[in-house]
Amino acid sequence: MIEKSLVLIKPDGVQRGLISEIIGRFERVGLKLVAIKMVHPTHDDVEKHYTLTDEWMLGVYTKAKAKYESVGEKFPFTDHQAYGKSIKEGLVNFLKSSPVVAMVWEGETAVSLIRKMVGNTEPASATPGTIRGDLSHDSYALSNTQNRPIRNLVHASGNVKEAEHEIGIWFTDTELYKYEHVNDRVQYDPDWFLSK
Ligand code: IDP
Ligand code: MG
Repeated sequence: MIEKSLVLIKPDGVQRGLISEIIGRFERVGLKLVAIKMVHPTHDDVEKHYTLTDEWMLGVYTKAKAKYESVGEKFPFTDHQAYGKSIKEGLVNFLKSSPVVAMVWEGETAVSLIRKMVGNTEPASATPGTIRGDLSHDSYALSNTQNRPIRNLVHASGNVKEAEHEIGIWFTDTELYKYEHVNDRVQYDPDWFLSK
């Protein structure tokens, strides 16, 4: 299924000069760029982007707890809502601190493909070959000690529903381009390599 996914190069990616490296990876895998802009997010933009649902709060809490426990440490938090709220507050302050690059990439199963390329939320656990694994090394332990969100360079939509919602936050319909890219033919046209 051809899907669209939202990617943000977060302030740490912009500040570290990794814009072209990150964009290059999505181009090289064969995805099609259908929208791009640099934007200095407002408080409201980030508020809308990270929706504070119970599911999201439980998700960040469970992932962090599992990492602590996997290295034999006790997770020092018990309330997933308080934990999620404090992460969200940190994210709002982080994302509005500096311009970000917002993009929409399109292609076959683009959402899961991009998540695979982005890697684990915690750069220290992200495998080599992924954006977070190759280009960053922050950890739950360090970021929690410093009471700030993990610096992991990019945001990528977690599923198709999330992607639709997020694209609507950062782009208007007229900013999303529909055009033919040569990769559309080479990658997806069943007749392309048939002899004429
Ligand atoms: P994702 O970016 O891999 O989808 P989410 O669970 O959606 O990860 O969390 C959103 C962002 O919040 C992460 O990318 C990271 O920057 C930050 N974050 C998530 N969990 C924690 C945590 O336990 N401590 C510090 N920051 C966190
Ligand atoms: Mg997420």
